[in-house]
Amino acid sequence: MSRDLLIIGAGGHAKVVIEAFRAAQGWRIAGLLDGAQAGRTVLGVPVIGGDDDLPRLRREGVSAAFVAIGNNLARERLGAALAAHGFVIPALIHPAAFVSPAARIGAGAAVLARAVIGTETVLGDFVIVNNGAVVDHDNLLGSAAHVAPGCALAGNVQVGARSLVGVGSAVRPGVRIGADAVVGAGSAVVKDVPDRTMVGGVPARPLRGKSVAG
Ligand code: JB2
Repeated sequence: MSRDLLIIGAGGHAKVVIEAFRAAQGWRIAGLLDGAQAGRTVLGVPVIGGDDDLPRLRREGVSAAFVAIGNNLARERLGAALAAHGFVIPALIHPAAFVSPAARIGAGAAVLARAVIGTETVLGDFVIVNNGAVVDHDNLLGSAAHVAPGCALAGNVQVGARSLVGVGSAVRPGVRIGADAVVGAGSAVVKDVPDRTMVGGVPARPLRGKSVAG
């Protein structure tokens, strides 16, 4: 039997999430919440309101919700709001992903098509491991981190809360990336990255003059 699910956000990431929930089965998408997109439909799913409608929808019996917004800070904040309103927040695992039976996947995390999650890796709440990304064994990804499409994280890597590893990047075994950091697209990260630091290139170096807000 399918359960009703609200999706928060109606942009590009929401489209990916809608298709992944459809592929995973077991959910009926009741609608999207995105105040800026009122009246639209996305892949046939209507935008039925904004975040102010969360308490009412919960009272009306919608029990589960999922944040589909790429911005890491916003996804974490909205995820906490869902929990505070008493929604069940499932993890989303695309049926074409491989997840080790010894991995742990947090609430509201998305493991998308062709992603690989290795043994004893832990994904925090609201993490995204995007299409075709490999997160090998014994990794630890903090709350609302995002590993973009096609990345390869070797064994024993850590990624701090709300950090982004940009599309197609590689991370050497044992490297620690701090919180609120950004790794630019196509980088090779061979050394630890401090909190709130933006790095890029091969090998990745701090990008001068760039710091990450928050
Ligand atoms: O507080 C909010 C809020 N803030 C932005 N509440 C709700 N309910 N919705 C919010 N939004 C909505 O998120 C915006 O109004 C907009 O419709 C949507 C963001 O859409 P966009 O297509 O700009 O980004 P995205 O987050 O869906 O996707 C980004 O991240 C993905 C991981 C893009 O960079 C994608 O290319 C990327 N794959």
